[in-house]
Amino acid sequence: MAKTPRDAKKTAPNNKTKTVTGKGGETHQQADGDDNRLTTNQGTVIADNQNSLKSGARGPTLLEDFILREKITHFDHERIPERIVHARGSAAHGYFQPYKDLGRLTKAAFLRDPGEKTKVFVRFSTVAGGAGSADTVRDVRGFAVKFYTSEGNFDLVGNNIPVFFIQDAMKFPDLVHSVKMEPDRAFPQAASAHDTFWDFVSLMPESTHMLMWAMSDRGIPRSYRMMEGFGVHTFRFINEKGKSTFVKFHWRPTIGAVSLIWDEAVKLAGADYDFHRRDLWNAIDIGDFPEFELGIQAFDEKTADKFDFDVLDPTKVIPEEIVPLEMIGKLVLDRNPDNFFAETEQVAFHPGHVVPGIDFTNDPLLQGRLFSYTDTQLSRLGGPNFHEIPINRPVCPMRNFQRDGIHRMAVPQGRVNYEPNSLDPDSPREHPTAGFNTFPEPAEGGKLRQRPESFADHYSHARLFWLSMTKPEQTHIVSAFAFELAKVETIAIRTRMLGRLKLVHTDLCAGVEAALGMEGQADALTPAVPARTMQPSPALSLIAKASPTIKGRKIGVLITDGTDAKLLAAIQKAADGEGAVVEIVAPKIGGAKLSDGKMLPPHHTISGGPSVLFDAVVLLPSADGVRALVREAGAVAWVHDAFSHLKAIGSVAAAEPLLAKAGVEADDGVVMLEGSSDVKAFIAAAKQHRIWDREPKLRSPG
Ligand code: HDE
Repeated sequence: MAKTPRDAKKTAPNNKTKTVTGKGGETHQQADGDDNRLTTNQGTVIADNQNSLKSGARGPTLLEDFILREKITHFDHERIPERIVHARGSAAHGYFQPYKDLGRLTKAAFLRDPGEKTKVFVRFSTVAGGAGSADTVRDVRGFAVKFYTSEGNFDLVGNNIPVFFIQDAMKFPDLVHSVKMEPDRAFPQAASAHDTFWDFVSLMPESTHMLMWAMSDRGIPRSYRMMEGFGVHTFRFINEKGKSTFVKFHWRPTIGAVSLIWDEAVKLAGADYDFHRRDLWNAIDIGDFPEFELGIQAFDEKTADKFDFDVLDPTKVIPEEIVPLEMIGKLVLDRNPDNFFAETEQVAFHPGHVVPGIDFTNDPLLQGRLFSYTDTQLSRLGGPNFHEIPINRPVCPMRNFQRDGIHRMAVPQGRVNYEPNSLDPDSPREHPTAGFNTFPEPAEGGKLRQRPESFADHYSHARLFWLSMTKPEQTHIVSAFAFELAKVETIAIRTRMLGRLKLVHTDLCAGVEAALGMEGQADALTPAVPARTMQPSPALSLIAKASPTIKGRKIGVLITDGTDAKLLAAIQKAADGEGAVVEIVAPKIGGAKLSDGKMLPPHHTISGGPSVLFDAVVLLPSADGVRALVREAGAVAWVHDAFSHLKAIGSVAAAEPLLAKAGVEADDGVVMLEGSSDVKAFIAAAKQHRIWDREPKLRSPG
């Protein structure tokens, strides 16, 4: 059988520890070797880690107990301020390798040599929720990559959506305040479906395009391994000759980008709060390493000038049909962090961490970010020396005269901590050519607080997105707007937002109005620039470009006593062949006795392993087993949910009473398994990811 995360876990034998019982019946695990003795932070070996120092066994605790005080004090200070945005995240180590020498565009060394791997640390995150919030909420996902290059760290701090809510950094605190928990009541957690968010965005026409993305399936990705990533802003590549080329960065998962169904996402938030974190960890743990290709859209100033939108405006996309993606390398995540706090929590990304060959543009959102990220680390990580924390340290030499400050780790030597100096000719000096030289873009103009007119079209790209979606994706967008606006209590906010949607497309507005039962109630709003209808861009749709695969997906197999062992083995073999993981679900965690007499302990019980955890399911109960299952609400819901979440279902004939009770109707995605040969048909159905034709029969928008 293929390795699964559960199988991978084996406790190592331990002969260095002995267990003794103390006077009060407490157990002491004591070191029986020299190298596993517990110490204080000062290195003093601790004799007793179970009892504080008291005056008499039943007496008061003594202030003298420096061991207790050190331990508790350290514990009391274990938490640091969580990130104000992107607090909830998961990360992994890996490497990036370019496909070719990109010297024609950039002198950045890590993009020049296809033989060279650059270490990376990648942190995925949600934006709105706190560090302990659920993974599957509707939200934008952060996709931050730190490249430890030979010329310094380059951070590509992006999102899974290629545009942003606002055009100017000035509005970021307002945006974030509006989406976070409302300040008087401290709810809702990690949800945009409330008045303050929709109040703000409905007053900000520039948010409209991003709202389309956030309300689309992109807002509820199936996995961090199965979502796209974007640098959002237009950056510059600079080559050896100093030539600048505009560039947009894209990440593409090699196993395809897929999403959850909203009802599934909601149930997952209860079934497995850590769904995305666990998924990433487990995949890496079993050696199924997540991979992403890095793509760029490179274009020159002349091309940029021809667009009827401004490339400095972060609320716009450049359709791939206009500037195609060029794949330039691959990112592989092959190692889980050793310690969540030390690495995932303390990693400090910054769009301003660039290397020679990569430079900024005047995108006013990017310009504001260049200030924010260092500033936030000062309060989050406590001082200016966060670059010395191991996860943040560059791998190339780092030398300068910055000194001291809280938590300084380096121990610089010598008298010289200034430059110029004549006392230490070996101390560091600037280098005019190897150093970072800012692209000398001419800058002139009055000091103004003003948005350029070229930023004024807020609806054309939102309409482009709408028109580029497949039917199921359009339905999901309508449903998401309707769900969120139904949670908004202030009717004037709903009607204002409907007014914005009307400016995007009348079908969209009519769909949301109908789902809300608010037909004809959209406010009449006047756009600064009315939407143009652009040529649809199929590359914006996830469903249109999905290729059939179950690589990296999870198949849940429901078994009972008497399950056909041969059929189960055939499913396992087929899944292994496709790079999918099988997890067994059974009524009891102790196991089920298969037809060959062997006991098989499952990964989950039915209540602990609801079908929302899987991409496709197989029902393999015996006839006896199914008699008990039809009387179990959990088992019926397991099957019903799989069906209503549009999953492929493979089933033996014995499970028919369960299928019937769960309301499963025959369709292309329900595959009866009479023998091992039918397994192929089931796998083919599962490769579709969802049986989209089923959806209109099960739910209407809203
Ligand atoms: Fe961020 N953002 N952001 N952001 N952002 C932070 O930095 C900020 C924006 C993004 O996994 C903070 O270290 C401002 C766009 C990611 O650690 C903070 C503005 C994009 C992460 C901050 C933006 C992002 C952050 C909070 C508007 C996509 C998580 C903690 C001008 C291109 C990185 C921290 C991680 C984190 C500020 C807008 C992506 C407060 C002021 C646009 C992926 O500095």
